[in-house]
Amino acid sequence: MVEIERGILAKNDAYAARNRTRLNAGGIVSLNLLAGPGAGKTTLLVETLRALGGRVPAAVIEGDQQTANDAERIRATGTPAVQINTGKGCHLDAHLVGHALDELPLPPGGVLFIENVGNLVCPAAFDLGEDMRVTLLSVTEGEDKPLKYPDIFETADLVLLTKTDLLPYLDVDVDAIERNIARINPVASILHVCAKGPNGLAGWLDWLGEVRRRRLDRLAADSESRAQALRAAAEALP
Ligand SMILES: Nc1nc2c(ncn2[C@@H]2O[C@H](COP(=O)(O)OP(=O)(O)OP(=O)(O)O)[C@@H](O)[C@H]2O)c(=O)[nH]1
Ligand SMILES: [Mg+2]
Repeated sequence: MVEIERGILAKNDAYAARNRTRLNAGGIVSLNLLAGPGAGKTTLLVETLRALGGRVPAAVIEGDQQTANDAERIRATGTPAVQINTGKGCHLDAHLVGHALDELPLPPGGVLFIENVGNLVCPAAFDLGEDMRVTLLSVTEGEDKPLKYPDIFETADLVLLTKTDLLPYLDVDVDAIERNIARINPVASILHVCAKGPNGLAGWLDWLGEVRRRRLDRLAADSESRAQALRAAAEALP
């Protein structure tokens, strides 16, 4: 059993490496969004794409067991989206994402959002070739979730606490949620977001802008050093 699982993950890692090489070569910044069902992933993406207003090229891969509902919600913003249905599967894998990439041409500098299947367990084990992982947890889910489902928090670069507009109506200890996230992952950034009111996404949009800038600078620097190496090699010819 353990051997089979290792084999599956090794195969996935090989496909993920291929996706990563392809995305880097294309100058694409990619984010994998992970969360339990209904935490607010698609709503966040829809409002983010509206806020970006077409100034940043973007595309979305949607993962769900069934239906094309989420891809349709994304397309309504004018953003291209591919829906993957995993059937009995409880997570996206790098092979599926590779096929979806074939259908989503994105210009250099574009952002690819991958909304994983709503599940707090399975998606954590599967690298898709993304640059960054963003885990969402809504404030309605309870303080103990980071401790009960540690993997999805342990691998996150950023944790978004969603639906903060509901806090006045809930008996929830936000500091305890943040402490529990920090116990599992002391280096992840934590931001509060609300997709239902003005300015509720400001911190997230700033984070996104900064990550994109840093990533694209890095990719540009890599291209420059490669170009320099090629020029030096050309000069070395008699
Ligand atoms: N009050 C409030 N409700 C929200 C917020 N974000 C999302 N919701 C609601 O939460 C419900 C689920 O939102 P979705 O965006 O579909 O959640 P999801 O994580 O994409 O769900 P799955 O793809 O099915 O896993 C919807 O009824 C949204 O309107 C928020 O910031 N505040
Ligand atoms: Mg969704």
